[in-house]
This record gives sequence, structure tokens and C-alpha cells, in this order.
Amino acid sequence: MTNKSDLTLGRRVMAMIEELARYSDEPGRLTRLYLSDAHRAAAEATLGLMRQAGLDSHIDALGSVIGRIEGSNPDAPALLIGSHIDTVIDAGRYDGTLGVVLGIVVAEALRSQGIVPSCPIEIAAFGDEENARFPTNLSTSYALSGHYNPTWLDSVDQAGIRLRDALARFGGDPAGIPALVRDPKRYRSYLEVHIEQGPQLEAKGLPVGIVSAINGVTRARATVIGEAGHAGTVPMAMRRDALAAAAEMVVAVEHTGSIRTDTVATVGVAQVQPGAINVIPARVDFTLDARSPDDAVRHAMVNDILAECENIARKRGVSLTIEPFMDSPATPMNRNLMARLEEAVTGAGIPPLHLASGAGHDAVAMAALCPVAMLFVRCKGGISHNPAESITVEDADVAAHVLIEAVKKLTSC
Ligand code: HGY
Ligand code: MN
Ligand code: MN
Repeated sequence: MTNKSDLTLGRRVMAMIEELARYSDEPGRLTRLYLSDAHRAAAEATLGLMRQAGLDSHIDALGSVIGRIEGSNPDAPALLIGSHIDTVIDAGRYDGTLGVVLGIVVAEALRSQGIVPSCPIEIAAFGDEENARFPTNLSTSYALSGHYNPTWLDSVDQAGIRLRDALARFGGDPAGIPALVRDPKRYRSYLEVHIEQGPQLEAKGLPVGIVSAINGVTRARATVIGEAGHAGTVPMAMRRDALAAAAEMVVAVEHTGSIRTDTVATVGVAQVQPGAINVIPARVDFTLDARSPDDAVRHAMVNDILAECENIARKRGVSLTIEPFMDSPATPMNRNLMARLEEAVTGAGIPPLHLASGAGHDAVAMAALCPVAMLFVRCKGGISHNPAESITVEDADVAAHVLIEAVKKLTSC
């Protein structure tokens, strides 16, 4: 930063992050899944923070928390700032929450500086970005851009609970989904600030960077069916061991994802049945997450993975079903918005670095509504989706100042 800050904004950001980190579904670690009791409590707390900041706020029909301040011209298209407050299992406390808190800090700063933006500003705390509970895809932000898939309502979590039943218990309402759709004529831009979740900013010694594009993602669920048997009596050559087959498939996923430098492929969940020490596994359910900045490359990689897994299934005499449930396109950021972010970054005395996002974000869903851009914040070791995830108060402060400047440019304050 050119002018030494007193870190007031950074400290405010970290304090709000700490407050929201208290809401977890599990003791001793941070897990806040969509529509859980912890999500509800965090949504209520976020609602309180938004209202304290002077935002006219509510929790919408799908559980997102939305705050709004009117501008000097209430008919001007609004600026949306957002991210998510749901987390993965055993999560870090900055992934998503940082972007929501920074939106609230912008509202507080404009009010304390007596600045009325030329247009309305909306802050969104989305609730289903991680898709860690239900097989959905950015459901609460796609609802705003008019792409909510109604079949998501009947998807079930690992306990067999339907999304629509969890939503009713949360206090949401499927009948309210159509009213969530935003009119593209009423929204000018969407900005999201997020931890980088990668090592580049730290390696370059930069506190923030400008996102150029978000990688595309394919997700699928696979089921391998073999035959249960006695671990002590069935000869090795006569087995149809579902776990041995799935294990070979997992290595094939890793190998195929490693062939190119611009692809990644991961098996993050695997469940073995019946799961007894002396029973040859009969069934394995596992997930596939495959990504690339180039959609054609990603689709080709997924086809190669499917073909390799089919070969393994045939060779081992097990059955395999693979059901893709997400195909999220690679999403370029809007060049004009990137330029405004770059002006704010260079204005803070920071060299502007453009970098792609390997992680998905609500900005992908919001790109269907309006132009989008993202600012990344350095995180220690690039670690994320891990309780060791961390940022510094200094970098939180830089991000707040840069975002406030960018918002002033975009709303001609
Ligand atoms: O998986 C992702 O890329 C994001 O963290 N939901
Ligand atoms: Mn995130
Ligand atoms: Mn995440």
C-alpha cells in the first residue's frame, strides 16, 4: 500500500470472520453445510451484520442472505457483491466468508464516509457454493441468474434427506424460487473477493491479484458393483472385489488428470460396502471432480477417464455406472471490470497480477446475469479446504481498501 493504513478495516474483517467461524455443524472443526442448523445460525448472524451496516436485509427463499442499499439513482442498475457462507467438511474459515464480510465492510465504509453510491448496491451471502451436502451446482446463486434446476429440490444428502425437506426445516420455500430471479436490466456487475486457494500470490509476494478466468468443472458419481465373499475362503482369481476395482479406477483418474499441466482430476469421496474386515467388498460409491480452463480439454479428459474405468470394470468382471451431475463451463472474467479492479490495485501501489482460478465460485453462476470479476487475496501456503487456511490482517486490509476503491469507481461515488 502506498499510504500506510492503520489496519482498522483489516481488523474489522478479521473480527467478523471470527464471529461467523463460530457456527459449525460439528464440535472442534468448521463444517457448515447448506441448510444445516449451523448454516441457519450463520445466516442469522450475517443478517445482523448487514443490518448493523445499514443494509436493508433478508434471508431469501433458498437461504441466501441479501442486503441492499439504495443509490442516489434508485433506477440505476445495481452493483452486486457476494460470495458464500457454506463450507466444506473440516473447512478453513476464509473460503467464501471473506467475500461476504468484505461486502459488508464496503457498505460500512461508504456510510462512515457519508458517501451515497450512484446506484443500488446488493451484498449476497450465498448458501450452496460448495455443493458439499447435495449433488447441486451453485444452486443459490444460479437461482438469482434464473438457472435453478428444479430437480435439485429432490436430490438427497448422504443421510437420505431431500433438499426440499431440509429447505422447509431451514425456513425456506421452494415456491419463492421464481421471485429470486434478477432482471439483467437491473444489475450492472457482480464482484467477488475470495482467497486464492493457491500459491501464486504468496510466491510473487503480492497481497491481491485479479482473476482472469474460472476453470470449468465436471462432477460425477460412480458406483462399482462386485460380489461380497468370505475374505478367507474365496481364491484371489475367483473374486469380483469392488474395492480393488475402484482403487485401480482411482489411480486411472489420477494418471489421466496428470497427463496435461492444465487439467486436474480428483476422487474426493469413496464409500465401501458392506465394510467389514473379513468380507470382500461388494460395492464402492465414489465421486469424480475433473477441471480445466479449456472446456474441450476437460470433456476429452473426462471421456478418457470413463473409457479407462470401463476397461477396468470389464477386466475385473464388476459392473460400473458413472452419472455426471455437474458440467460447469470455464468462465472468463469481464475485461472492463478487471480494468477497474486493476486501477484500484495499482492505485494501492500493488503490481497487478492476473491469475486463473482453479476453484469454482458463485461468480460462474452470476456470469449468467451480468458481467463479473473477482479479486483474489493471498492465503498462507495456498492452503484451503483445510482448517490451516489463513490470511493476514494486513492483506485483509489491502483487500478492503482495494474493493472500496473499485466500488467507488463502479458506482461513480
Ligand atoms: O470446489 C470448488 O472449486 C469450490 O471450492 N466450491
Ligand atoms: Mn469458495
Ligand atoms: Mn471452497
